[in-house]
Amino acid sequence: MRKRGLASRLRELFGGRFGTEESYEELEELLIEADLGAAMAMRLVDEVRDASRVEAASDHRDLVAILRRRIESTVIERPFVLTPDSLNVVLVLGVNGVGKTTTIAKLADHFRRSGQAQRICLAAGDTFRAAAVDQLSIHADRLGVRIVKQATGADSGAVIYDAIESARNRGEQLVLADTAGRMHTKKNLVEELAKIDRIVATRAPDAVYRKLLVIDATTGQNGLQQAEVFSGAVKIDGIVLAKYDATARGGILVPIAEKLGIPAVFLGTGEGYTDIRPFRAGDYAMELVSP
Ligand SMILES: Nc1nc2c(ncn2[C@@H]2O[C@H](COP(=O)(O)OP(=O)(O)O)[C@@H](O)[C@H]2O)c(=O)[nH]1
Ligand SMILES: [Mg+2]
Repeated sequence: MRKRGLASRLRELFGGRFGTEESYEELEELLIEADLGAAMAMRLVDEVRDASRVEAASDHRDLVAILRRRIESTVIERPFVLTPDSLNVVLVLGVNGVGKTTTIAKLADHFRRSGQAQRICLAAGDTFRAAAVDQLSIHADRLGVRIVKQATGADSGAVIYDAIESARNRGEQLVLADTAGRMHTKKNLVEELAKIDRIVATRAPDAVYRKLLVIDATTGQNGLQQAEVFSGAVKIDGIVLAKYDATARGGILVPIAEKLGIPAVFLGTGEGYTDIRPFRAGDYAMELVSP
């Protein structure tokens, strides 16, 4: 794991000249740059300032510990495991290019490797672009899992429903459904999502049905806006933070948890199938602030 940019800069900042008004301002900027959000950054700086006053803490490790504790207690960790002996349906949502299709392939591999599901079906619910169906098909071939797809332009809800029906008939344990992430109008996206959600919920009431939202760690505060839009349309059960390896930022899970109360469930750490790991609040907070 590459070093977070924030960590080394904190060390610099805390090394020697900490306690001046200028250094507090700089700390606030660093936290905002790391995507923690302006409100959280301000609050964290106040806490660090108070602690420095009370304990006359000049040791940067004490201050880092305050930041770490606060970040750890703000993000929401919730294990995302499959329910055994049931049909699990996972709808993967997010705007274009965030990493949905890649995440689906990684999740198929993850659930199989961890012994949670052997019989898996991918649903090519991104029917908007031909390339999207092809991309998912290639993953299905490589992973040796079944795929349900239709021609480009088909109804996404129908593809996903077909996948669920056939998975149930075959006794499969997991359907991972791709979706289109186009966002040309917010209203259109919200309506489309709500429709797919209704189809799955009402026509597969026996399935253990959850929705994951993929956020791209390199897009900064935009990720919070995306989480607001999607969670306004359907209930989001967890966030997958993709491309966590590709940025020195990555703090966006903090404002998402704080403002929207959505748990984080996985971190995407590269382009390979095994580049995914369950989210752990303690590790995440440590990586964000510790040198
Ligand atoms: N470095 C890195 N790249 C990723 C990760 N997840 C996805 N990608 C890349 O991001 C690009 C878009 O991914 P894709 O799954 O097609 O996004 P989608 O449009 O949301 O389905 C591809 O080039 C992926 O290889 C990740 O965790 N780390
Ligand atoms: Mg895709």
